[in-house]
Amino acid sequence: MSDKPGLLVVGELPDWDLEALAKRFTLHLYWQAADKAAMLEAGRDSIVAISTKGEIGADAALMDALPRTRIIACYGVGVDAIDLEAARARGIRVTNTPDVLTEEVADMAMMLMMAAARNLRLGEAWIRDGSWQAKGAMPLTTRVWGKRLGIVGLGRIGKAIGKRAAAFGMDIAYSGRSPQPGLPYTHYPTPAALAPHVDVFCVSAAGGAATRGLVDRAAIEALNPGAIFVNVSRGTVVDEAALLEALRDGRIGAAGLDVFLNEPAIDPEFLTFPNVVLQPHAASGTVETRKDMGRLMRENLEAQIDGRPLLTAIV
Ligand code: 8YV
Repeated sequence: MSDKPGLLVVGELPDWDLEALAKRFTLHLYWQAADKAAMLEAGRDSIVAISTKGEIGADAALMDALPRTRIIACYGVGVDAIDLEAARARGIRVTNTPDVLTEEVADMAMMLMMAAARNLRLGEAWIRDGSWQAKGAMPLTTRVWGKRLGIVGLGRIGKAIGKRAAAFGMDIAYSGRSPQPGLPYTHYPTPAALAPHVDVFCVSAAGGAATRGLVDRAAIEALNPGAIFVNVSRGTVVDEAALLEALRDGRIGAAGLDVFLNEPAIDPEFLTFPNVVLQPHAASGTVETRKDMGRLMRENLEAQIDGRPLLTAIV
């Protein structure tokens, strides 16, 4: 039996992380296990660390199945899929990967905004299906620069989106519980109050119980006709039924979505709208950022095992 501590790897990780982790831990690849209960049973007395992903977490039952767990290291900034109270109650530390993915997710928000407004999908298809030669110029699209942008959730990622949007000459407003000092952006207390004042509505709030349904039906119904809707946070933050209804009724101009309820088995109706650009929860998904995220996650795991202070602890 190995003397390396055991690590339950809940969700898929790149090989470079698995190879580095295998030097310090005996890995149990949970997502690959055909018999997950048997893996937990076998690891009961040896697994002391769990790695999760932003969207695939750990609940109290998993923690109880592995009672020697000391740390849950999340490969992502969002820890909404981890039961933090359960971890706290069991003396389990929780870490995440803030900052290293901020700029990447902000880039994705801008890409979705542009792709939705300028109808990247149609332009691409226009060439590929011969429409350009057969019919001439593609239909006109919508401008982004100089438009009014509303950001729901002006945290690290929201601010990075604001920085980019300012360079696009956009007029920026945001919603949040209270105004943030020192920012030249207009504050509204709720997404519903923000919605009528913007042309592009971008959701970048953290997920979790506190923001479940934050972008509610009232907010979606308050959007201007033709508004561009972007979500790079979590599907849970938005009333998805209301969003689908607005798309169905043509009340929204276009949408760019990286996150959904029930990923990856998203509501198939999203696939039916020609004015919706879809991404498979890929905002942090570049080699560079995933390497930075993996390194930070591993450094937290190793710090815990070595008894050193954690780098980015949530609990
Ligand atoms: C995922 C994310 O973690 O950071 C987050 O909260 O949702 C993403 O970066 C990523 O898909 C890896 O699981």
